[in-house]
Amino acid sequence: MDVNTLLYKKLYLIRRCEQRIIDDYGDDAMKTPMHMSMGAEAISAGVCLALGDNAQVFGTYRSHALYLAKTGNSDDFFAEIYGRGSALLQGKGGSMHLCAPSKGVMGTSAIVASIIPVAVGAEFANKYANSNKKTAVFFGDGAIDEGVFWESLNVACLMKLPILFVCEDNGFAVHTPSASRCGYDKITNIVSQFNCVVLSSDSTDAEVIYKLTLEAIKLSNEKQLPCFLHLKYYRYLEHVGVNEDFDAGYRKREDFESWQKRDPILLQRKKITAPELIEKEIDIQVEESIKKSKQSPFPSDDILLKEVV
Ligand SMILES: Cc1ncc(C[n+]2csc(CCOP(=O)(O)OP(=O)(O)O)c2C)c(N)n1
Repeated sequence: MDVNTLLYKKLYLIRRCEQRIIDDYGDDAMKTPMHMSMGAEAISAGVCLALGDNAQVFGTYRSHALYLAKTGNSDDFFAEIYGRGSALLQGKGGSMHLCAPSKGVMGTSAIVASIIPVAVGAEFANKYANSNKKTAVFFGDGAIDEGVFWESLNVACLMKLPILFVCEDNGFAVHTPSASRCGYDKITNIVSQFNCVVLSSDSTDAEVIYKLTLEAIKLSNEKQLPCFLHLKYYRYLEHVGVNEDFDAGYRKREDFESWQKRDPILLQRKKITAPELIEKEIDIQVEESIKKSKQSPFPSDDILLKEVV
């Protein structure tokens, strides 16, 4: 299958799953806070396709797109969202702790930046064991405000670990814009002072991000250095929840409308000859996943109380 079709399948799956969450969240059957990926899909789709199946990824509480782009598994996704349980999480993870190590989604965390040193450790283990696995860690621009990001970057540069640091920059930490949080103008200028590769883009075109990631992988492998991949996007919905929030006063609807003109799904759709066929297939897959999840039993009390601290 060609790259553009593979990308469209990932993009459409993510968008469809989240659209169905929006449709049904009001029923209160999904007992989990939702940090939606809508608007960011091109990043996970492009980076994950370039990384390939063998790679390991780590993410945040906003990882619907990452999980679906890497696994393609809407059954386990909805099972976890509905609290019924995927194989590993058994209903205790919910939207914020999705993971599937067998498919390379090693972990996602609700504590801002906390997954970054874990990913650096995994990359160290891979390098030490001469494994050819690539590691990427995804985080928001808010994670850069945490000391542990800088410590992790420093260690990765010192130890020459070819990890990808993927910064998904939507310009806000909850409602606080970068300009009110950062004592510098451009994060890429600061990170460039470290011994690592720095690449950036504000494209919403998944193919552009795919190609940029291939370059990131090539350069970081050749130089045996980390790569900081800085990717801008616009978060369509509120920080947490399934609604718009343009009446909250911290950002303008006009900004959304200008990003929406280059919506990642619309851009990619134009490159596909028969998108309706893909869409139909994925719509059926997603409805099946939702149905199966709702029909599954909740985990027993025994399971629920195990491994919870
Ligand atoms: C260590 C820590 N501090 C504060 C919070 C509260 N908090 C939750 S989300 C968030 C903003 C993070 O913004 P960003 O990393 O840019 O991610 P985004 O939500 O934009 O994807 C904050 C401060 C937290 N979860 N963890």
